[in-house]
Amino acid sequence: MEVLVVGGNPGKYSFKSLQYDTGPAGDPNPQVPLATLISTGPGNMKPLKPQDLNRKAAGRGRVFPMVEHVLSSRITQERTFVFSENNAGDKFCINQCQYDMNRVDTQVNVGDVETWTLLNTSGEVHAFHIHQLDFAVVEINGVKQNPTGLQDTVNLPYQVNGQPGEVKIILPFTNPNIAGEFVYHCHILEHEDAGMMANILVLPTNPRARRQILNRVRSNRQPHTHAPTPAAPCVPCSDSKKHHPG
Ligand SMILES: [Cu+2]
Repeated sequence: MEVLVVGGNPGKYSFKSLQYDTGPAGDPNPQVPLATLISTGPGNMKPLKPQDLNRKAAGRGRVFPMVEHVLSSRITQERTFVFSENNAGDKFCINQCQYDMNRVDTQVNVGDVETWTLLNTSGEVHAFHIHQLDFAVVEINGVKQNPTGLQDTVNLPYQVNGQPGEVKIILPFTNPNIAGEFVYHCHILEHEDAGMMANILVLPTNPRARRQILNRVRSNRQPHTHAPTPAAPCVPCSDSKKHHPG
């Protein structure tokens, strides 16, 4: 996380995290002090205006789209992901499977723009995070959002009365530099370490490069895109041959 702070009038300022309800099965997350800022002496810069912060670099939109480009893009695919854990709280899953480094869980193409529905069927919050790109959060628990920027992490609300927490995001896989494999996962360390992580393969548009990557993947990996069932168990799924793509 990065924050930009303009020092105020001389004085001592305290930065605090906000108390956060992580759910009945979640870890405590009280308000804590993060830092102290001491502002002294005469001011030496004019305050930044919001329009200065939002100014676009030339050509940036082609590779790093702004939120308005993402929201107006044609959606090429919709997918659903279920974030779950077992009753003992020691196995954490995405689409019923713990992480396996030898499995491609999701395959997309450079240029695709997808809508992902992220369901949380557990009694605690998970923090969805994806590497290599930022996304627009368009809906949380059925409430339409009005995103003013892109983000790389979003909290998935915990399940209440059997109703999963639900977040919809739009992901632009538009940057050709992201071709290859990387991960998406829960950003709570204990959860990702206990399996709440998955591999995504972004295929380049160049047919030769695409073939090379696919040949390598097919030789040792089993891509799967099975339809998730919220009630299904959270298991290792380590034998990919038993785990048929659906
Ligand atoms: Cu988590």
